[in-house]
Amino acid sequence: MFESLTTRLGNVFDRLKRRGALSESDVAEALREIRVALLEADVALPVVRDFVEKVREKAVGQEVVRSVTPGQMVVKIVHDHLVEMLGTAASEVNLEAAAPVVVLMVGLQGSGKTTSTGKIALRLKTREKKRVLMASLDVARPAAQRQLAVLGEQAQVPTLPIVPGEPPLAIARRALQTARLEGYDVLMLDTAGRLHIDDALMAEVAAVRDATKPTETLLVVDAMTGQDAVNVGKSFAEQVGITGIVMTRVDGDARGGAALSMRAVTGQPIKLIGTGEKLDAIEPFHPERIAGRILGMGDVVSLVERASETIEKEEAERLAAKVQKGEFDLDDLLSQLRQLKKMGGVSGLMGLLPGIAKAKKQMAEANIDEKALGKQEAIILSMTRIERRKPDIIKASRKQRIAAGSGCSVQDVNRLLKQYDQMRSMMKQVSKLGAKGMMRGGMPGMGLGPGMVPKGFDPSRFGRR
Ligand SMILES: Nc1nc2c(ncn2[C@@H]2O[C@H](COP(=O)(O)OP(=O)(O)O)[C@@H](O)[C@H]2O)c(=O)[nH]1
Ligand SMILES: [Mg+2]
Repeated sequence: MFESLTTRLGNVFDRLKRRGALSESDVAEALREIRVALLEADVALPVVRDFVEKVREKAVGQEVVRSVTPGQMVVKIVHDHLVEMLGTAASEVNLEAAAPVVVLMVGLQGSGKTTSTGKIALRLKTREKKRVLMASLDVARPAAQRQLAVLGEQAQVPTLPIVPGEPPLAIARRALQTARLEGYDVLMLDTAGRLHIDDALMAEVAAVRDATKPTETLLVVDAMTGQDAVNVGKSFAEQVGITGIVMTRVDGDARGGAALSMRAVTGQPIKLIGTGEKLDAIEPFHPERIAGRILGMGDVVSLVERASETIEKEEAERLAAKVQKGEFDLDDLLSQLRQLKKMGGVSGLMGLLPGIAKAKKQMAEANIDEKALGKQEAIILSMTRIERRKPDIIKASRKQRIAAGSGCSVQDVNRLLKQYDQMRSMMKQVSKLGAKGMMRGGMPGMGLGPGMVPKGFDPSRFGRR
């Protein structure tokens, strides 16, 4: 349904990668994609504008310029800012007050107030061992009070007996009185909703608030709420005053943009999320999960990983082309060594080479370590450009200079050159199989695919100390 942000940003970042540094216009381009993604996730427009502006401020400038891969940096900034905006710490229902603690549930009709009232009551009963009383103030719909009573029976949480014809404010007062007299810890008040914000509704809820002095006033919102979120959030926050948000139907298709809108507009934390119709389908809010959902990707990590895979693939393709032309030089070996190091040394590498069990074993036995890779890297770095391109010119005096420059012995230099020779002849054999074969199922960047290790090639020499 949605084109994933991953794909979109991927395109932007492909261009960034080629240019290297991140300019203001690069950021602008990435932010355009992020803006669309947020809108598609149903984040309200003013919130999107504000969000994008904040990210721009963070992204343009040193933070990004200094990073190794600008694209990854932008994603991280977006993700982190999103998590920050959504609220980092999961805060649950506040019960820090003299009993009975009043929890007032407000929101539009059908948002899930009654259901959430039952869910929270059950949660407080089972987890916090609280004695909870529930009361429905919804006299607008005939069956509304009965609905809460049924939930109460299911959850085994008492509900205030229904008195037909009693107005909401009177019910609220009676509920509070009952809770006091009967020693309840918590009183949950479920209110009537309207299809849209209207003044009568707000006045009614405000009167209940004044009469009961709730510790928590939870705004219940449907995760599907789109642009309306700003209006709903603002109205309830300004006219009633809320202390937290319960977001329902997170189990549905909604991308969860309402969470960001509500949070931004009301300044209040999302405390709980509803994940189904059943009474136990309620969970604490985790900003990371919603952030991932809003951004349209499982997690940012996967995007970052994919970005780096692309780089490796391109590198492998470049290498394949060079090998075919017989141009594999020491610069290429250097880039191979760096790949090895980047992959977390040999142990990380092992998992990536399913096809060459034998080589794997040899490598393991050879006790290759990252230090050795670093040493080889140092040797190549001590060579001149010409030496790297045409290693055949490296004779005794050059070897001495290189050894001194890299802090190694001449033997080390010899060993590296020998390895290079071996690799080069191996590459020649490989290239006969065609560049495509090299890529297939092989390890990108290494040029080694399953079954591609030529006879006589001993990988244990590669990187041995
Ligand atoms: N799938 C799902 N349905 C929910 C959730 N919360 C409430 N509902 C359903 O939404 C409908 C309206 O809920 P209700 O509590 O009566 O809303 P109210 O008008 O605000 O009191 C009911 O059919 C509920 O079962 C939720 O988290 N997930
Ligand atoms: Mg209701």
